[in-house]
Amino acid sequence: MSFKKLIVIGLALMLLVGVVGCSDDDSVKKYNLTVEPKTDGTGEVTVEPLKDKYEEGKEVTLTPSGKGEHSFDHWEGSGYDGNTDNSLTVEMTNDITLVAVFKDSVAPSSPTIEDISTGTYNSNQTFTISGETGATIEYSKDGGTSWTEYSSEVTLSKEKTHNLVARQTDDAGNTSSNTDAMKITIDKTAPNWTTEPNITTTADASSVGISSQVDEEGTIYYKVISDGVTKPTASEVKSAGNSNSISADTIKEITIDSLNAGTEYDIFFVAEDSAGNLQSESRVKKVEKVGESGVVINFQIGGGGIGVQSVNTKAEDKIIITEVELIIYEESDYDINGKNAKVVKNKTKTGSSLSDIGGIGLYLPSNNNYTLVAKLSGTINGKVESGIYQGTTETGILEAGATKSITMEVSLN
Ligand SMILES: [Ca+2]
Ligand SMILES: [Ca+2]
Repeated sequence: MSFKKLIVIGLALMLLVGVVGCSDDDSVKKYNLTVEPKTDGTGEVTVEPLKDKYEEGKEVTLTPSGKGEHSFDHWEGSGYDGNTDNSLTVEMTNDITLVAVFKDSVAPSSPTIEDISTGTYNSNQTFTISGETGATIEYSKDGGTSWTEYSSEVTLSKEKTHNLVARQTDDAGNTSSNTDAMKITIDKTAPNWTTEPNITTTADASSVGISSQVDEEGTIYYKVISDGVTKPTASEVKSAGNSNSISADTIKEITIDSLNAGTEYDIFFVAEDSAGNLQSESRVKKVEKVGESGVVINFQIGGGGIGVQSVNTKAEDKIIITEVELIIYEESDYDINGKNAKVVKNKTKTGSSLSDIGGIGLYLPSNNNYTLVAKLSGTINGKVESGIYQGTTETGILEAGATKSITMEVSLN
């Protein structure tokens, strides 16, 4: 064989080997790319280009996109743990498995507090809360300082103002903002008098001024009835329809009018707070109205005497009393005019005014029924009058400390 032939054979072998080598598929490496999730409820990943296998060195671009409240967070797997490229290009140099992690990053809206509303109540109040499915709901009764996990209907029973708010947290830990605060005041206790109703003015012949005070905001009701009629219940006093609003710890003046001159009344008072708690017991004030021209003299019965206390304020500025004569009769011996009655005691005292005259000392045997007659002298509207004020007490046993009144009808004109 010639050298030329050998070269030809050699080239032919080399070509053959080269052709064989080029046509062998196993000689180009190919790799698998596994991506999760391709798609599910949280999101999906687009793979470009999308192939079963990738030749060595091929670049592939992965683009994740979230669904609903989920958005792409990071990659995991094959050396990409924690990578946050949300369009990731990988070079295929070996098999690659990548997981796109999507996260719920949207907080739920505030939950809804139901079956209750801001206000003041005189009974326990219950509420429920509704929120997102699967979320953890919490509520706070102090405006958001301390929280309790909600599971079912809650009852507010403590007497105070509850500052109610709620919030919810989804599975991913996103917490809603708080609901608007709801102020629920539970008050099951009726108000107390800090000043019981008392007469401040006998304004005129047909009205009377009453002053009182309670320890919380609310309403005072009153009912006017004739003296001695059966005491009404608290709700009957309320039903009379005479209501006057009152602020907490503030003196309230109420003028009660349409009273008839020459009549005795019992006026009953009862207080109710703004939650609707009505006192169980009413308070009574006895009111005695006199005529326009009348003068009421109160006598305080002491151990050893009788004190002239006052005239009614309407008449006081027109009358100056300078002499008081008290005449005491046995009740059984006294007829309507005192005619023929035997005087038990009779005493006269003078002074510049009623207060100057003061007490009148008299000794009366105890446990007898007496009738008192008072005769007063002084001036009416500057004109001197003598002995013309005369009145008679209600009769009965004179008890020490008791107050008896005499009404005298005189003209002030
Ligand atoms: Ca969410
Ligand atoms: Ca109350």
